[in-house]
Amino acid sequence: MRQISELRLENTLLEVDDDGIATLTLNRPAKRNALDAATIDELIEIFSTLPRAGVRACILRANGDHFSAGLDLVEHHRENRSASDFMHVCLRWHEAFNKMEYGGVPVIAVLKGAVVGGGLELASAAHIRVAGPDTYFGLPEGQRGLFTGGGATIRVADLIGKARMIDMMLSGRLYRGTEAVDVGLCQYLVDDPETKARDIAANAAKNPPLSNFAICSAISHMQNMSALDAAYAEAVVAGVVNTQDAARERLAAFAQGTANKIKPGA
Ligand code: 1HE
Repeated sequence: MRQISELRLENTLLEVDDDGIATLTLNRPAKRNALDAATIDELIEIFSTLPRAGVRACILRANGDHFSAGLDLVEHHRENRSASDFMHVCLRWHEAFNKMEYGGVPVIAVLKGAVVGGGLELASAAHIRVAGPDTYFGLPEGQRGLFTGGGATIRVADLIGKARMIDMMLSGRLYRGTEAVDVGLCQYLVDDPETKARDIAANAAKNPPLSNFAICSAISHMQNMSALDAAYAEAVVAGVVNTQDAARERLAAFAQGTANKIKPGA
């Protein structure tokens, strides 16, 4: 099994702190964190490794003013790809983002500036999206003569509904601010998204890893199933998760009156 220290990363940075919280940084700010083939390869390696490396949560952030400008348009132009070439590019994107969404490690995205095209496809594979005041979301594929290829037809349509997605692609509409929260593009809009994401990751990391694995993989899988199959799968997953040792300890604490209560803060 590959260790985190063995990963060879050029377009991303990866650090893991003593609490098992990984910080993954997109690091091509001069290119507005455009996603070239090499970056996608790195994401595949990273999200293949994190779930088995004891990582309890991952913050996905970016250097520079923009989260990501999406597909590397210059590389795509330069490579002069055939349909078959680009189909395989898209399959790599899907591999990276599926590993993220289904890997079982909570991924919290810190969003700023442009979250557009493939950048939004990447963000939509995270489990929680935290935006700042300058964040804006767009799907400019239509304007570029392109189509989404990194899972937007599934994940963005799931977040905001197909009518809004079609509108974004046809009209070039950008969402930001509270409207972006209201339509479901992000769950949080705060002045300091880095700190907020870190707080969310720290809280999530306190949950037993098996619970987080279920939350961050089973729910996504179950969305792809019939209701009947999803109910069956839910029962099987709950059978495993809800009888784990970590659950027994927490239930004992609750029965003894020493566990925290679920109440809004002051
Ligand atoms: C890029 C890219 C890119 C910037 N690919 N190189 N995505 C888009 O249509 C968005 C394209 N980008 C922009 O609209 C703007 O760059 C931004 C609004 C994000 C930022 O503007 P700005 O003024 O800060 O930067 P810039 O001057 O436009 O770009 C700075 C450099 O980044 C410049 O390179 P340089 O070598 O000339 O300095 C740009 O070429 C480079 N750059 N964005 C490559 N996207 C799986 S299918 C998914 C399909 C899509 O994602 S379509 C959406 C594509």
